[in-house]
Amino acid sequence: MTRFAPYLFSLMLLFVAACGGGSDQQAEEQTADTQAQATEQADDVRTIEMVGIDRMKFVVEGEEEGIKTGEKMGDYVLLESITAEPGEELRIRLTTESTLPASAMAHNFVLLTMNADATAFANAASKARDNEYIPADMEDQIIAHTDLASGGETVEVTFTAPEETGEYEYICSFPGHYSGGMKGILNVEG
Ligand SMILES: [Cu+2]
Repeated sequence: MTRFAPYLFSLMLLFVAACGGGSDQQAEEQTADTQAQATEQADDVRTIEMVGIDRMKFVVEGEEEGIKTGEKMGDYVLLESITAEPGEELRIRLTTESTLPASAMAHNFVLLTMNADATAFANAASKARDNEYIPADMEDQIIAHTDLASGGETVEVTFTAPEETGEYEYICSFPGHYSGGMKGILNVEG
């Protein structure tokens, strides 16, 4: 019986495919999703894997091209800045390492425009809990941001670096984290 099962299963698939309709469409959508994920993982967008730790810092595993690191932070080193070319596509993938509840410890990555006031932004963000600490009336000061990641979660965002060279500050907008030092600089240089 068991050895006929794959054959029967194939027949069933053929039957479902031939019937068309809702379930077929759903299957196609799922396939498209899977393909999109595979493409995302296989594409050649430069990805910076960073970790958010309880000490309110963006850290990385070690030095690599295109980033500047600082002091040692447990198993990691502090991420101080990222260098990108104008118009370069970049992906930030942020994992939160924490055993604290989401209400007490979560991180995001918010890249601000060059003329943004990061302190004012962080102050406004701390009052925007209902919007994942993104102040809705200051979205024009954001180039790109991730969702919040609580302990064990990973979030990511893919964006295009600005064409204008210069320094762009990025922060974690969870209350208290920017003033605690959870920030860095995206250096866009030609
Ligand atoms: Cu944070």
